[in-house]
Amino acid sequence: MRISPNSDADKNARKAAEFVELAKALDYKVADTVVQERYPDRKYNVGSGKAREVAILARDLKATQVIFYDPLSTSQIYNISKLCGEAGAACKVIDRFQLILDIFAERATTHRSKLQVELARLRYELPSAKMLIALSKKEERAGWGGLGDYEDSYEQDIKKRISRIETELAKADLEEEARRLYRHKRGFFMISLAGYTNAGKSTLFNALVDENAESKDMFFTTLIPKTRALEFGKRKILLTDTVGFIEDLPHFLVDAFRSTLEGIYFSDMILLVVDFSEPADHIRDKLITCHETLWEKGTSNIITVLNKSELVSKKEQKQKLEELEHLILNPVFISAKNKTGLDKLLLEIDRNLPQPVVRTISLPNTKAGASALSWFYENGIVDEILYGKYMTFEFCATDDVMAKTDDVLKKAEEKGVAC
Ligand SMILES: Nc1nc2c(ncn2[C@@H]2O[C@H](COP(=O)(O)OP(=O)(O)OP(=O)(O)O)[C@@H](O)[C@H]2O)c(=O)[nH]1
Ligand SMILES: [Mg+2]
Repeated sequence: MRISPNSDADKNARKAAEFVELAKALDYKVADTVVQERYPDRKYNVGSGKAREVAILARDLKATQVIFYDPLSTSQIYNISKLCGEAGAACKVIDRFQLILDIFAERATTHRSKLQVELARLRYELPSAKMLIALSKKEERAGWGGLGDYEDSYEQDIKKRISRIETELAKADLEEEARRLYRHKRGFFMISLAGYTNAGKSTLFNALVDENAESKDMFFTTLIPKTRALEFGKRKILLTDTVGFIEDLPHFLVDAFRSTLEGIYFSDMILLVVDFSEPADHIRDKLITCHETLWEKGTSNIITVLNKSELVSKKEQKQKLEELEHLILNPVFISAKNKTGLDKLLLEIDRNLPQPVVRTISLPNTKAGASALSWFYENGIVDEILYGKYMTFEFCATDDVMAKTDDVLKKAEEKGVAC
């Protein structure tokens, strides 16, 4: 890991620890870490002496992978691999982006997530393909002979595959959007769990909807969003567990997973889950990363769920809350693991969602009236129907559904009279 001179030591230590966690997410055993403070070197990213040291260490430790924190160019990967080979180490050289891609590739099990990972990988490879072509052309001009045509078609091939996957994903996104609108129409509020990886989102999801989404002390446990109904009082809610955020997430990955993340932005509310057992400055940095992502999209209805609070004394809870006050919207302390604080969280959710409207409805007790009644069942909550000449009931729904009821009633009346 290369760190810039005069950069924040605490932050660097946290990045290093997080980097180790990422490697562990693929079950790698971290044999050693090497840190150098300097500005980036063109050839090896770190200095040439340090690069040699890493190569020898890789040989002695029999490492299978050497992973750099900084993004490496194709030629840097080539140069470092060459050094490792010369030192007698049999290892692959990758960067943190490649590592994250590998984690995502391992976790992708659905067709859509596999396409998203493939798209991210192709976008990641495209600049290297371009560079390979530029290099081979330069060598051709210098009389080396080259792979010109082959390399050109390689780049074209990547571009074609990118556009094919983009089209397929766009189709899947449209279907997802249609499903989302359908659920909204039926009076469901959409709530998403968001937050840094390992904060406890899936544990909270399981506690709230009685599910068994995978939760582990590991980065990026969840990759594929999961949605379940959550009912309390008169609320009909769909809760979605999502992929976690991380600092410096490569943009090609964010783009490829945009549609998955967009599910979060379209939500009526976000439960931003925070691991409150961490030191205050870690929480601050992580909250900033999350807010940057959320606020960029104009998401504002946020409840900050301060999780793992059973590990924090009451005094410390108060101190941290005061220190981070400006970053924490609507705080609720919980322990997802011990299932404490969940009632308070549900109350807070209820308070922050638009209140459903209740109206008394009378429909003619005719065939047309009965078919209108099924519309009411689909779009909201129907309570205690009294049958007579008319069917009268209390109807509870969202504002936008309520705005449509007059039309439905009018049609039922017209048809009812005609019957
Ligand atoms: N002590 C304590 N640990 C918790 C609590 N909630 C979750 N954890 C632990 O934190 C770790 C991460 O939990 P997950 O629910 O997988 O976290 P996540 O946010 O879904 O993580 P990703 O899917 O990787 O983004 C697991 O080991 C959980 O058991 C809590 O309230 N208290
Ligand atoms: Mg999870």
